[in-house]
Amino acid sequence: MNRPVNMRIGHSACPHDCPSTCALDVEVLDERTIGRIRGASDNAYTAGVICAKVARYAERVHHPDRLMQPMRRTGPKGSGQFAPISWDEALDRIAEAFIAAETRHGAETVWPYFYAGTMGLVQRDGIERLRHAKRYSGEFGTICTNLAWTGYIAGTGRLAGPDPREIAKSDFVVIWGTNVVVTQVNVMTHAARARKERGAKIAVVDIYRNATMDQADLPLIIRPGTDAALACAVMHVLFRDGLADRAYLARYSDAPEELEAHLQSRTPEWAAAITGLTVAEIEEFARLIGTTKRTFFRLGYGFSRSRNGAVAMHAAASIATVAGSWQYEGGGAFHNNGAIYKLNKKMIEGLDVRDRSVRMLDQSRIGPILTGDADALKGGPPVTAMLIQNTNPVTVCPEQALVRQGFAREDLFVAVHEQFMTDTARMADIVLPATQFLEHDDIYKGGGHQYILFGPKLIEAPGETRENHFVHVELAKRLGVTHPGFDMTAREHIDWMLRHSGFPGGLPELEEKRFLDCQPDFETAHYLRGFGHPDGKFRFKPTWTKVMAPNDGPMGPWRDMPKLPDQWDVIEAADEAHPFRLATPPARNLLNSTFTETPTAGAREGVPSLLMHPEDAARLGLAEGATVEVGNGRGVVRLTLKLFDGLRRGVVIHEGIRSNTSFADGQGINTLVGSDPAAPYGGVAFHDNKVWVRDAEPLQ
Ligand SMILES: Nc1nc2c(c(=O)[nH]1)N[C@H]1C(S)=C(S)[C@@H](COP(=O)(O)OP(=O)(O)OC[C@H]3O[C@@H](n4cnc5c(=O)[nH]c(N)nc54)[C@H](O)[C@@H]3O)O[C@H]1N2
Ligand SMILES: Nc1nc2c(c(=O)[nH]1)N[C@H]1C(S)=C(S)[C@@H](COP(=O)(O)OP(=O)(O)OC[C@H]3O[C@@H](n4cnc5c(=O)[nH]c(N)nc54)[C@H](O)[C@@H]3O)O[C@H]1N2
Ligand code: SF4
Ligand SMILES: [Mo]
Repeated sequence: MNRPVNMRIGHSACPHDCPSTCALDVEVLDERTIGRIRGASDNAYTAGVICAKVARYAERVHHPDRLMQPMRRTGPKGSGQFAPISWDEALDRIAEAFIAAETRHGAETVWPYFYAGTMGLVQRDGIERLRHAKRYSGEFGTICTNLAWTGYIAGTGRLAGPDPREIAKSDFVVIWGTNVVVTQVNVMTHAARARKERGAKIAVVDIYRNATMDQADLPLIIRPGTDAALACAVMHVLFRDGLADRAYLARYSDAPEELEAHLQSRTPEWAAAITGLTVAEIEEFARLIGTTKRTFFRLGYGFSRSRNGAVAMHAAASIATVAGSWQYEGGGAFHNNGAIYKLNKKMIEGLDVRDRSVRMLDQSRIGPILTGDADALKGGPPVTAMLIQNTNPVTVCPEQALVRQGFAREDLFVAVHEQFMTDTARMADIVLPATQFLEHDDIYKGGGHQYILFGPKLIEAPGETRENHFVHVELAKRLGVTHPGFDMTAREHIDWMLRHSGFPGGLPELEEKRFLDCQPDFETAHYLRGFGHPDGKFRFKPTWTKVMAPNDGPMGPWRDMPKLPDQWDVIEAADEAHPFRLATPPARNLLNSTFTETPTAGAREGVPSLLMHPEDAARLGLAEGATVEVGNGRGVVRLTLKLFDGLRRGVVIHEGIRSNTSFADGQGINTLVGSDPAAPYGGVAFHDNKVWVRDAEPLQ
């Protein structure tokens, strides 16, 4: 293809909810058009590599189905019948509805609802300023990170770890519960470098032979929710064989003797029976960890999406302490770097006007909340008005039957600000068209690395699309609230935040450098000056009730959590009526529910399907391509069967979060997932579902 002569390369950052937060080089063909996107090679983490779905982002930016003008609903809820209106009318109607709702039920009846469709701090979190200024109900954001972060911080006292670029300097990379080839490609870039340059080995711990496991030297397919058993047996072997670093343990951990005694009975034989691995596999894994100083544990989210997920994450991180891996370059356990950025969010989020007595509603419990569950509503008023940005709850949230029932309520007013007609937008009373990341300014920080990045507006916003910040500012005017943050542009917000967060050069410096490397020094990152707890010691015996301080204290069955790392039997175990365990991990061509609209994703992901072991299928008399019903007490979903021998018998997998409309009967996969809060601070057990599977008639 011929490139226009005046094509330029614009610099940006990937806005998506992905730990990689890649630095991007964007072909800007003219002021409205982009070409290919590439990974920036001068960013040490991105290292020139990005995923295919963002490389072909032009198909999403220039998609014919993008929402281009505000609309109001003209038919029944969910009918998809809308008529165009002006921005002024749309904003007036939202403000009127919010004021009417507040007059009737009090301010807490309004629930601004958002997540991480963009990870840009201005466009994602600015909705909090409106919320705080108006004392609308708070959102307790549990859906993704709570189980994982809680488990990690329980041990280390801090959400940070060794520089993730050190993976390239490791001799043994343990990729645990994260399908990095699919979900955060750069981990594989650095692991592959370690393999090539140092002969490093790669182990992958997962529940199926996914794209990442295909590249492993040591593939470990375990039963879902049994990671802590594996971790305990590994630590048992380390103590048993003199591979535990006792001097390190004495200095840097809280209860090594107690742990050792506790692990006496957690033998490889014990763990083999629970995990389904062989004793030899467990011994080999433990020996490699114990004899390789530079062992880098890259702990992902996947294995924490079970009801025992926080305990499992803590157990896996504990191995690095028993082995003393933290001490070495290329060693330690990394999950996320959230704690290294000390960004002052006061102006973006309006933290100065936050009233902590306002109720916090659990994002993941939106189904029970919208259907009037008094407990989920914290005894307060019903939710009767919502503004939704950056998230698609009518696809991604658990207990979809309740979510859909809630959104169908006639007395619920919903405004959705979106880029596409998602399942959620279809349920709205007012739909507002949103810009995409290349059409507005924002700032990003990497969870899986250590950079702050700038993503400037590179092309004009199409049609009548507007950025999220515009909606916050315009609604604030109409709702009669003031805050200096409503008088600033996105760029001014970025500049203010940087200057109040130890970056005196502000936005001009970030703009010039493109990204700021915030990596702490080696001693800090490797906890050689002590872990994040007051006594500087890693906690094998965490005080689970003190890991985080949300408004409402611990939740779920937290009282039964094991005192020391252990297999905790709170998962939704298979039973006679539900002989299978269903996990619902991401698909390669989608990012959560995003990209479902692009032609490539549609073509490559095919019809929604269920992976099942051929022997299980044979026992049920099911053949490849059969239509099956998958069900449990929460509902029934129809899927197309795919035979796959890369998983254990009794385990079934559905990849990706497809729109409900891509299922023959409109019932998406999250119909089968529970919304009960996992211990100790909530979170969804997306991969922890018992189900039955049976033959079904295909629906047209
Ligand atoms: N292509 C693509 N990339 C994505 C996303 C996407 O949807 N698609 N989503 C983005 C988001 S929001 C997030 S949070 C990250 C999440 O990315 P990850 O950290 O990779 O977490 P998950 O995707 O939940 O699951 C990863 C793996 O965990 C496995 N798993 C499930 N249960 C268990 C278990 O009990 N034990 C073990 N050991 N493994 C288990 C799954 O089979 C899966 O292979 O990815 C981001 N990147
Ligand atoms: N079954 C199952 N369900 C899951 C998961 C799973 O593994 N399995 N994973 C869960 C996880 S980890 C997560 S994080 C959630 C994620 O759930 P969501 O946050 O809902 O997922 P996304 O698809 O990333 O983003 C949602 C929407 O944000 C919109 N958006 C993007 N940028 C902007 C913007 O600038 N402005 C506005 N107004 N909108 C924008 C996109 O168009 C998209 O429709 O899903 C969860 N659901
Ligand atoms: S790997 Fe993740 S951060 Fe990088 S371009 Fe793809 S979605 Fe964006
Ligand atoms: Mo997530």
